[in-house]
Amino acid sequence: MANVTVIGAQWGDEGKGKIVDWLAERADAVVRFQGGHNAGHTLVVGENVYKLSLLPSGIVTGTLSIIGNGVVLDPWALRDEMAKLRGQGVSITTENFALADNCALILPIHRDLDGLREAAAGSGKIGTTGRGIGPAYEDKVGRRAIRVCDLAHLDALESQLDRLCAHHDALRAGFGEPPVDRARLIADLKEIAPFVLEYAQPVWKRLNKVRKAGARILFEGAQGVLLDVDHGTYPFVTSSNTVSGTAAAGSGLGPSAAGFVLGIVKAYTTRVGSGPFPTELEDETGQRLGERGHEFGTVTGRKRRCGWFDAVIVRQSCAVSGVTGIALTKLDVLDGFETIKICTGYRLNGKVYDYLPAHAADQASVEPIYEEMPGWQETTAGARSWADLPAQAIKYISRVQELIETPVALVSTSPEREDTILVR
Ligand code: 2SA
Ligand code: MG
Repeated sequence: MANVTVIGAQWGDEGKGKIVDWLAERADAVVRFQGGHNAGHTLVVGENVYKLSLLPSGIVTGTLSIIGNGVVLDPWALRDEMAKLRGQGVSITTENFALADNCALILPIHRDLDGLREAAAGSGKIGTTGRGIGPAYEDKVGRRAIRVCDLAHLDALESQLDRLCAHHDALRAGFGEPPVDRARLIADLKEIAPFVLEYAQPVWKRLNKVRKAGARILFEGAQGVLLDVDHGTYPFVTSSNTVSGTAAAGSGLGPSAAGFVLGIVKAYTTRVGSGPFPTELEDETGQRLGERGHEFGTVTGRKRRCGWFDAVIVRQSCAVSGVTGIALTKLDVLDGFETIKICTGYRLNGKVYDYLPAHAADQASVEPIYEEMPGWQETTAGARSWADLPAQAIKYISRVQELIETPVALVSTSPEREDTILVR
């Protein structure tokens, strides 16, 4: 296996967890390169169920697991997650876990601001995970963030906090909130510092070293391309770049390290939070997809919006992310439908589009153009070879592949690891 970069090609929740877990077993290092604890992966290993939101999936199997510089790190969330996993018997040591010393921190004031803004936005809210992700990235780009390495220089913290707090105090005042409790923030940072510093290092160095030694590296993306801050349905996006290119910048390895770019694609479409969703179904069919697909968030438990497969957005995601091949997941959720629809283009103001236009108002108004295919009545759950699939299901996969202009590399037919069809 060469290096693999796994990204979600829709709005997240494409079923990355199972695929990443499957690949992590074959990798020597697993790297998270963007996002934070807004991600959510459920790993099922034998009898055990592990819920990860910040730690790379390799941690469960003892594979070297790295949090790269592109991640925004909530150190308290990290400590809680590590404690929970250790309680389940997972070993986490400085041997198998490291985090980038140049990672920006998510502080309690970021979570405050995330919540205040969402509450104030009413129906215009983004529907964030409330974890402080956006405000933390803002402070990083605004050059006033507290980073992991700053915890080793607590003497300089006071003057750093002058800038950070001046910014936050003004924002908080706008919401009628008191200024930042600096004494408390400093005490909290001092208390967490030794824990964080134990694992902190220049991970770019460690990664380059293992790469030169021939290690197979798995880059584990979070969320999906349609939530990318540049390429997604802006402003209804997360605050990081979720495209494959971020694997390089967010880990300290160049783009040549990305290897095979595997886009994870659900056989239909879901979205959690607000924002445009051209193929959304607010009827019984959407309900049925949600129930059959157990469409509830790993982290926040929120109900996901559901709709037919949108080939337009997936084609676009594969293009902007340089996807080598896709993994098609949750095909079995489509079992038993009389007919199945695929969106092949959009209509807007009398014009046909073969891509999702950039403007939010246009994205909200595009009308999907559907083609209809007969469904299949047999079950595809648990299929492990093409021979196990009904002819109509194979036709559906072929049509998807054709429309997204990207090969299908594997098909996943249940949460079980073995229920995977490899395409040569
Ligand atoms: P944020 O919190 O600033 O990143 O939210 C901004 C938008 O990004 C969406 N978002 C997500 N959408 C799907 N899955 C996500 N992660 C969890 C998971 C979701 C969960 O992988 O299971 O457990 O609910 C994720 N993270 C962010 C979010 O809905 C906003 O639309
Ligand atoms: Mg998820």
